[in-house]
Amino acid sequence: MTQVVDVTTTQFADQKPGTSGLRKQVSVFQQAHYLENFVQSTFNVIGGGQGKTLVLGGDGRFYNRAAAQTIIHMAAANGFARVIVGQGGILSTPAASAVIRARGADGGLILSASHNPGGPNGDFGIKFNGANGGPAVESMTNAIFEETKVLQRYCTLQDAAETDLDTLGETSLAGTVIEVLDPVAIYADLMEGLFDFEAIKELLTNPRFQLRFDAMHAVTGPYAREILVNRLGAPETSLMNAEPKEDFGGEHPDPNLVHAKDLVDLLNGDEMIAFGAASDGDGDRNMVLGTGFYINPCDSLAVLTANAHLVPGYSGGLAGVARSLPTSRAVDRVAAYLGIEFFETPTGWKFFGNLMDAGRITLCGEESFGTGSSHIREKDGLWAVLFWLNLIAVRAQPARSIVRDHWERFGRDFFSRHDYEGIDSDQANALMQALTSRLESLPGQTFGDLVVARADNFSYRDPVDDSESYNQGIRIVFENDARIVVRLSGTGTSGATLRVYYDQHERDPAYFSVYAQRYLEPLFAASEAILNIQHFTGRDAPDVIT
Ligand code: VG1
Ligand code: CO
Repeated sequence: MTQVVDVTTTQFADQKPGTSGLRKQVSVFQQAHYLENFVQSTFNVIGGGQGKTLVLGGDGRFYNRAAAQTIIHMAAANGFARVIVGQGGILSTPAASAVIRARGADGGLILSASHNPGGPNGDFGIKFNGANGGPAVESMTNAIFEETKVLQRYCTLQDAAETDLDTLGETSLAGTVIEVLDPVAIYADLMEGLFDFEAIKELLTNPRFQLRFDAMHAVTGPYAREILVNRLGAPETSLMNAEPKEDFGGEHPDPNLVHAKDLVDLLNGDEMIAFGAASDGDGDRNMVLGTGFYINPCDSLAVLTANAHLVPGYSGGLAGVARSLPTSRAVDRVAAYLGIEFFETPTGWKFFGNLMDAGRITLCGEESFGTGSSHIREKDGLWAVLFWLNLIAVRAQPARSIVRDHWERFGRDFFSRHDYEGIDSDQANALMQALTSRLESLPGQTFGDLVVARADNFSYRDPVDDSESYNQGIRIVFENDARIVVRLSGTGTSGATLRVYYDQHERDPAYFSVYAQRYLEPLFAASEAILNIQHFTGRDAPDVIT
C-alpha cells in the first residue's frame, strides 16, 4: 500500500544555490537524501504543497529521470494538487517557464546544470522558479539555503510505483494528479504568436538560404525540429546534433566559439551557410552567426532592441531594456536613442524578473549568450534565433550587414570575456581580495595609454522591491570609457572560475573590422598589470575566450 512517510535526515552544508540554482557533480546528488533535502527545503519555504500546482522537467541529462521520479513522490506526499511534468521528464528551461505561466502553476522545479557537461561524471542541477515563471529571487534562494541547514525530515511515499513519464495524460498518485504533457507544444505556440512565421517560412524554404541549428545533443533538438522543420519548413538537414543524449555526446553543451567549433567552422567554410545558431544544455542560451561572421551576444541584444519594431510581438514598442553588469554597453546606446528605460543588473537572470513583472522592461540580455524578453521569465535560445530569422526576412539583408548597419549608427562596442577555469579557490579569492583592497587607489593611475577614471565593487538595489545585492563584480572604468569587469563564476562545481570582461566603444568605421582580441590588447595589458592573474593563479593565458 502506498503511504506517506516522514524520513529522518541529516543536513548537508553545501546546498547554497549559485548564479542559477544548485549545481553539483552527479555523484554529489546521488548521495542518499541529498536531492530530497533540497526539494523538501524548497517546499517548506513556499509554505508546503497543499492545493498547489508544480511544473517539473529538465534538460534530459543523466540523473534527470531518477530525480523526476523522486520529486514526483515527494510532491504527492507534500500534498500538491497537481504535478505537470514534461514527457520523458523533459522541459527546456524556457519551455518550463512558458508552461508555468500558461498553466497558472504556483511554480516549477527545473532539473539542469545548463552548459555544464553531463553524464555520470558530469554535473546535475536543480532550481525553483516561481509563479511568474522566473528563477527564485535571492531572498528566496537564501531562505532555501537556511532551511537546508536545519532540515530534520522530509516527506515522501513508501511503496509507490514509478510514474510512466513517456505516456501523455493524467494519472493519480496518493491524491495528486500527475499530468504528463507534450514538452514542445505550449512553447512552439508561444513562438508562433510572437514572430512572423509566414515571412520566416518563405526565408527557410528558399534553397538559397541555408540554415544550420546546432542543438549540441541537448534539449533543444525536439523543439528545433517542431518549430524550424515542421512549422517553418526548413529542411531536416538544417539541424545538427538534434538527438538529445544524457551525456551530450561527451561534450560541453555550451554554445560559444570554443565548444560549438563545428558550427563555427561550417559558417567559415565554403558551403555559404547564411545563418548558424546553437543552444546550450537546457535551451536558454543562443549563439548566432552570419556567413563567416560571429555576432557577439552583447551586439545581438543591441540589434534586437533597435529592430524590435519590425517583429509582430514587439511592434507596439518596448517598455525598457536591461543588461547584466559585464555585458557591453551597446544596448545602452540604443535605449538612449529610443528614449526608453534602461537598467544594469548583476549577473544572473533572476535579477530581470522583478523589472519584467513591473512592466519596466521588455527585452534583456547577458554577454553569456543569453537573450530574452517578457514573453517568459528565462532567457530563451530558440526565441533569439527566431527573432534574428524574422529580422533577416523582413529586412531582406544578411545577418552580417544588419550588424554592420547597426555599428554605422551606434558605433561598435568591442567586447571579450576571458575565462580562467578550474583555478584553486583560495588563489582566486586572494586575487579578488587584493584587487578589492586596491580599488580606492586605482583612479588616476596610468597603464600604458589608459588612465583609470573610477573603480568600484558593483552593488545593486532592485528598483521594484528595494532589495540589495552586494559584491556583484569589480568594475574598472578608464578615462576613454573602456571598461574591465572582474568576477568569480557562480555556476561551476569544482574550484573557481575567474571571468574577466573587457569592452570599449569605437565610433570610427575604419576600425570596425579589427579583430576584437587585437583591438582590446591595451586593455588586456592594463588588466594583467592591475589583476596580476599570473602571480595569483600561475596562469598565463585564459582557457576560454569569447
Ligand atoms: C553564468 C553566466 C551568467 C548566466 C549563468 C546561468 O554564470 O555568466 O550570465 O546567467 O551562467 O546561465 P556564472 O556565475 O558562471 O558567471 V545557464 O545557461 O548556465 O543557466
Ligand atoms: Co542554460
